[in-house]
Amino acid sequence: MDLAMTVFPKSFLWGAATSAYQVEGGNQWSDWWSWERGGKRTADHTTSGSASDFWNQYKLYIDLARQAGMNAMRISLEWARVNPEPGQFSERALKHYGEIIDYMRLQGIEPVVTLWHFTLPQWLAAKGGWLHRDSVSHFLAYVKTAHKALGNKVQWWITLNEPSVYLYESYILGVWPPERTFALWDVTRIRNRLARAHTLAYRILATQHNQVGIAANLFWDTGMTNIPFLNRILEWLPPRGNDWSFLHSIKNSMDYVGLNYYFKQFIKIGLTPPFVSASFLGKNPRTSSDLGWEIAPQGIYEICKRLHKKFALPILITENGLADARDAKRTQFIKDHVSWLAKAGREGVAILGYLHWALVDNVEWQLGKKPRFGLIAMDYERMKPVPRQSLWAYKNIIEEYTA
Ligand code: IFM
Repeated sequence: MDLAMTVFPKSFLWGAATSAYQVEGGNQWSDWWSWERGGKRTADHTTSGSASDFWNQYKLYIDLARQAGMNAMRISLEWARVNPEPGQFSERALKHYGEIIDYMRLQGIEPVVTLWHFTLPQWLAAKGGWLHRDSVSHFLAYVKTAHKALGNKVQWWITLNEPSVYLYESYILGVWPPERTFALWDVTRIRNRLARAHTLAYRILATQHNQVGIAANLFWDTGMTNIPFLNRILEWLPPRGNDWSFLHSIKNSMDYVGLNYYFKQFIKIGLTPPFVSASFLGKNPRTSSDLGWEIAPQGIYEICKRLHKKFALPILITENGLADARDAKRTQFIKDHVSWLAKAGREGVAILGYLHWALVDNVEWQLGKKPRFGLIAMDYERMKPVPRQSLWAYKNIIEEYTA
């Protein structure tokens, strides 16, 4: 197969991604702060502390991103910091985020800003979070305030990160706050509320200059029977934690599709209930990440082609990466994914950029600090960021693929 290089245009966004809680750590106003202290799983994981201390050391991270040839970076605003009490907005938090964004711009780094990446203000969580009937209007008040404060500095917005993953982890499995399993009826209500929250936020953010979308988590679903027709049916079944149907419900309110791609998912059939099972865990450690996720670069191409066919919108890779503490697979992982992305580009899919997950080791939600996703390692004992070799390899890849 010909995977010869496509050279991406100068405007292509090359960068890396983070989210507030995962790199700033918990803050006293967020639901994850209470979860870390009172959650059922407290014994299983360390608290986030100040995570990789992005809040204070942001200049160092932005400098490293620039030195590695990046021209973009995805960060998120912590709703709880900005809106710590009902109806109250923190000028201090907004000013600090403004400073981070200004520094990015100063270094030639385009900010891509997520407004909601899984965490909630405690006051809203206490009322039921997204189940509360006013949750959408609370979200919109926060979006308006953030837009008013930062709108002149930000062009790229992501309203929501991975809605279906959130629904699955928080309300179906119940391992994230609020740590309860909910009836399908409630899960559907929350899902519809998130779709409404996006659509209305889109109206606030969409201007001629802005680019607004969500970051959707999509797997490369692959039927594992010997019958191709049956495989197509299995691939069509709505899988858990996958955002295809969510994208369909907001398709008229997106300027681009944000794609978070991580792995291939094997779908199998069995003779005993539940008859259909899905797994993204690879059998071969050489082709899977430290978390066992099957590495399948071709999937990024297959999904981009399908997104292009279904929505005819440009695509921004908002996340793609792996847990790899030894940094043994990351460079090849990036090369292979970018190469398949280039193939999609050559075949007419508009690809806007590639943001690797993550810029620095992050708190991986209920799994804590053990999985290492960063191009930059975090030495949590000394609270010192240490660039991994793959950070500099990424620089070479960027150079190779840029016009
Ligand atoms: O760390 C997460 C991120 O918060 C959302 N997308 C997947 C990443 C890796 O699991």
